[in-house]
Amino acid sequence: MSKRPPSLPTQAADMRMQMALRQIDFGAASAATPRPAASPAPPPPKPKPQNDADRLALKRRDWLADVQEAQRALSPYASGLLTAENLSGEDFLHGFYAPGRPVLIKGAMAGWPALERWTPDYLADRIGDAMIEYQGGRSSAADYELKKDKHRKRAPFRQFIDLVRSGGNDAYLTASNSATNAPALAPLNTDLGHIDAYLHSPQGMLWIGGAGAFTPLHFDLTNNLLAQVTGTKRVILIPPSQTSRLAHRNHVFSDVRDVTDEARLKLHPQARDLLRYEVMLTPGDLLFIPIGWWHQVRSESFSTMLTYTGFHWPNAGHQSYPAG
Ligand SMILES: O=C(O)CCC(=O)C(=O)O
Repeated sequence: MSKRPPSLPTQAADMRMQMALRQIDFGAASAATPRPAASPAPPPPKPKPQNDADRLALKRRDWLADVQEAQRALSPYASGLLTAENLSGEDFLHGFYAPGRPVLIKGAMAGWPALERWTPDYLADRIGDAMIEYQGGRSSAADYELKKDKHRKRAPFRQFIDLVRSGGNDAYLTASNSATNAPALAPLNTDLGHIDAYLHSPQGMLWIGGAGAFTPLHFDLTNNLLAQVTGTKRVILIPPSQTSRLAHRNHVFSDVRDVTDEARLKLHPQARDLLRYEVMLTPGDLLFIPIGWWHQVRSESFSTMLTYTGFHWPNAGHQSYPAG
């Protein structure tokens, strides 16, 4: 992470004052001009530029993103990556969820039994030989996330743990395996706590992988809360303003794949000098990744993590994402 802005309580107090001022302004405006009911989602942009006018419109959109990012950089309240402790639901909403700003939250998982228990041996003993689904054969294909279904494999859980103990990127139990694995992995739920301040649903999606497991650069169609339980993960976060440099062609993926890989940067030199933030997730850390923020994730060791999307506030971006 880059610079360290002022402490969060000061920032939250300032923010509350700003909110009060803004509400007064809105009140005055709405008395004069009634605001229309929530408008329908805007029509999706065309998938490919068709002509000069489309190209110019895209350039202008990129220009605005750059100018706005430069303006945010004027203030540590508006840019950068903050670390917070004791962040109430209200401060999380106003400071991060609503503005779409990432934040690393420390201490919110204190006391979860999983933090002490979830070693490879414990997990293997607890779940035993129950059959589970995971992503396999990843070493032989770069597009394993795009073509998830081709990589669905099954194995007794103990055998899967042996596979990932030795490290590498070939086998990874990911969020896309969660629904299938829910019954087999249910015994682990008693080791987890709750994050009631931000979430209405305690249902998380489990990730288990070895050192070297890698999720390529993409963004999510929902806001997402990562909860690291075991081991360390290196997360690189890139704001949506940088999208024009990320060769965004396939669904939610960047053709750059890995902004730390020199070979990929040679192919995509425009991705060299991006605005980006780096976080080392360690056990007990929560990381809020807002919808649309690019991220890539590498496990530095055997790692277990949960991801949550059941926030108290609307989180349905996926329903209106333009397909193409
Ligand atoms: O931990 C990982 O490997 C990837 C997590 C992620 O990218 C996500 O939840 O969107």
